[in-house]
Amino acid sequence: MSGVDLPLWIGTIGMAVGTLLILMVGKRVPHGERHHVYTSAGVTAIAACAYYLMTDGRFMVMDGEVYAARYLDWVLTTPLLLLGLLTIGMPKAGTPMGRGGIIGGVIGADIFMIITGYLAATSVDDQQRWVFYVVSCLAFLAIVKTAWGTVKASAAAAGTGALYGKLLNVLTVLWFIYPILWVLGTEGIGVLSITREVWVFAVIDVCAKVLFGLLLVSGMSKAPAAAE
Ligand code: RET
Repeated sequence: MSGVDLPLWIGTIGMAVGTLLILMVGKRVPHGERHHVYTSAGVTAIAACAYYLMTDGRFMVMDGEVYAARYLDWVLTTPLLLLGLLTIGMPKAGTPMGRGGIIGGVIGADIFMIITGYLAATSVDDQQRWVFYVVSCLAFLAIVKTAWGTVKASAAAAGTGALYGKLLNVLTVLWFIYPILWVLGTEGIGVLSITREVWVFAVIDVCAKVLFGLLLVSGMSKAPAAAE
């Protein structure tokens, strides 16, 4: 067993158990809001598959330095995490027009952030690496700005501010760790060994998906009429 095996298996099992927990807690969510449960459980189920794939060492690129499966996971799951957050901040009833455009714009920026992050990670040229990294960070800042600005104001007006604010705090703290860890890890300047990097990613991935999903779903079971 190599050093990265244990965190990768912890990630696989953590995401699989997290999926079951989200589905269990989700039983308390009223039927009209159940889409939140399935989206959150879908996120952890996708991540369980991605971690399982990584235990095999498959989908590795750049001479075994970059897990492409990680980016495949993120490009699918981060839009779904944002969709959950944004639809709580901008419930259908109570949000003026522009809701679809804001959700689409944020998710578009997010997909762009992950794709440019992948291009940075797989660059052979240092200039390309850091230009794509900065571009990805700009997309990330645009997402954070919209979530803290327009959407937060909408949540306050629509009466979902408490749950939205809690989820936004957790999401912001956890998501900011990713670009920092990336710089310190093998994709960036490499002061962290691949084993340490895989450990930290496994822990924050489980928090950003399982903990976040459980908070969202239990929040929806308590405030059924408040959000969509
Ligand atoms: C990268 C590197 C380039 C710059 C930025 C990044 C941001 C990544 C983020 C990932 C979030 C992942 C989550 C996964 C859940 O399990 C691509 C690391 C800004 C924010 C929430």
